[in-house]
Formats: sequence, structure tokens, C-alpha cells
Amino acid sequence: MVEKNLDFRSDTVTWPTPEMREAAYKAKVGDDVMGDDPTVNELERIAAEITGKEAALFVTSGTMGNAVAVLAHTQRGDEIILEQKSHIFVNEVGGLAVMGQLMARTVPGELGWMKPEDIEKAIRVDNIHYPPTSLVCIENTHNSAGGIALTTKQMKADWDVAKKHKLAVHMDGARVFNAAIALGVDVKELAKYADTVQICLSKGLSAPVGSVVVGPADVIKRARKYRKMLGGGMRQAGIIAAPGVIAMTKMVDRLKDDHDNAKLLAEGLTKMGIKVVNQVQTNMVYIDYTTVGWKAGDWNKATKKIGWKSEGHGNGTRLCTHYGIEREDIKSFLDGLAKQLK
Ligand code: TLP
Repeated sequence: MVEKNLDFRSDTVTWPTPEMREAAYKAKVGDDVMGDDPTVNELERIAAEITGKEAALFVTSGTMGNAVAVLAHTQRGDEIILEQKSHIFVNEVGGLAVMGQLMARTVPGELGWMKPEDIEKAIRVDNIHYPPTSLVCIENTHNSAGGIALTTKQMKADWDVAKKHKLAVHMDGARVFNAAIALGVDVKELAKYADTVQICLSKGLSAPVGSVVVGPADVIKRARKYRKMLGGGMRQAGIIAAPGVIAMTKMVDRLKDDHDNAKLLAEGLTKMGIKVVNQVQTNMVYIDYTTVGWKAGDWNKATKKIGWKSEGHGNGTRLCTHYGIEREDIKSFLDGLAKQLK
């Protein structure tokens, strides 16, 4: 039986499955900085294989994975192109500027997708006055656009323009398996349009900790060195990598349930008069509760009363579906909320 986790705040709140806890307990370990941890090595092998890449690196978090990948692709003083609401630009503490001494050039996306012509316009020409552009970062699924899955066609269009200008492409694929499931494609089909991909194990895939970065062996080698520099060289990390193996091999297909549950949730909220502001393609529902005359305090009070965690800010909030929330739970949430609205 799935342990209930009635928390809409994020999919980062997921708890490890019983099988993950058991795997952590029994994991064979070694010193990963020395390359000796068999479980980490296995996770990295699996991650590279599943995504069709040469090599992989286990890191502590999505933020660290994006940081080491961006650092591995760039030189101090380069400019990098990012979507203007991307997680790397908005939510990663300005690490690209602090650690990489990089300039950020943002491009507005259409539902999270930067159009190739807009990327091309943002690429610097060779001029004594300009910083060189070296990297394009794509986010898939795009979180703040509403958990939108960028298609292989969109990914390819951005890849083609980047490669025409000899730029590297990094994908913040924190939720790339959600994208693959929503689009009905193999994750390799998305990964092939990025040199490196950062994939979170501790979101919808439910592992307690960690991300993997996959890509060419030479880039991953540089990323490994940056991981060490940032203090992310872990010793008996097999304990936390073991749940990651289960995340990648056994937890992907169930993401479809999260997507179905998000759709059910969106339909129910819409019927109640609460506005759903995003296209619900994956596991995120962005809402505006002012359409029923509520403020953040009303939403927070009502959801708390019916036993759910959700944090309204301003006019609305994001609701994430994930492991620990099942179809029946969505139905009882909707029933409970309807009573609060009366
Ligand atoms: N996203 C978190 C918050 O930081 C906003 C969330 O609740 O969605 N890339 C993307 C697209 C992300 O959404 C996140 C986390 C990260 C990277 C960073 O991952 P962590 O939290 O593991 O550093």
C-alpha cells in the first residue's frame, strides 16, 4: 500500500518507497570519490544507458547538477542563453554568476520553449566588445510555464540553431521523464537534442536525494571535478544512490498516474469556479482562486482544514501531483474543498 502524502506543494516532497528504503539499507558501498562505490557506479551506468549518453555523474541535487554541467561547458566571462523564467536563471541563487562568472542572456519562451529565431538573435557575433556565447540551456518539462513538455521537434529546432553556431546545449531535465511520458516518446529522443541533461531522482521519481547529469565522457569528467570543488564528492554514497537506481528503473511508468491525477484535479477545480491557468500536460496545476473570491489565507485555511498541505501566495498557487497521492485522494480533496467553498 502506498503511504499517503497529501502535500501539493511540490513533487520534491515525495517519500522513498519501501523498496527504496530496503535498497538503501542493503546497498553495497565504497568510496565514491575514489570511484569505488559499486552502487553509485551502477546508477551512473544505468543513467547513461537509459538516456543514450556516454557517461553520467551522481550529484546531490538538481541545482548542483545544473551548476556542474553549466561550469563544464563554459569559461569565465562567457554568455549563456536561458529561457527567462527557467529554473537555472530564476531559482538557483545566481550560481551561474557567482561560480561561473557567466553572463545570463534571457529569451522569453512560448510555453517555456525558446523559438530558434529568438535564440539566434541572442547569440553574440564575434566582436571585440562582446562576451562569447557558449551555451544554450533548455528546461523540459518547463516548470513555471506549467510543467509543459517540450516536444522532440521543438528540442531539435533549438539544437539545430545552437549547433549551427557551435554552441553546447544543456537540458535542465529535472522532470524529463514526465516530458517523455506525456509525449509518449523514449527519453533518449529528448536527450539526443542536448549535450548534457540533468535529471532529478528526488521529484516524481521519489528517491530521497539526488540527481544525475548525463553527457559526453569528457564533459562529465570536467563536471566531476566541479562537483568535487563544490563539496559534492561523497564517500559511501551508495546508500543514497540505491534508491536512485529504483527511481530510474521502476518509477518512470507511474508518472502517468500523476499526470492523470493532475487532469482530474484541474477538471474538478474548474467545475468549482477556481481558474486553472496552465495547460495541464504533466503533474502541475497552476490555479487562481480569486475567481471564487478567495485570498491566499482562505485557500491555506481551507486546504489545511481538509488535511492537505498547500501554500497559496498572492492570487494563486501551484499544485503538484506525485507518488503518495492517488486518484481517490484527488476525489476526496475535491469533495472536501467544495464543502469549504459553500
Ligand atoms: N524545483 C523546485 C523549487 O526549487 C522551485 C520545485 O518545487 O519545483 N530544475 C527544475 C526545473 C526544478 O523545478 C528544480 C526544483 C530544480 C532544477 C532544482 O532541483 P533541486 O531542488 O534538487 O536542487
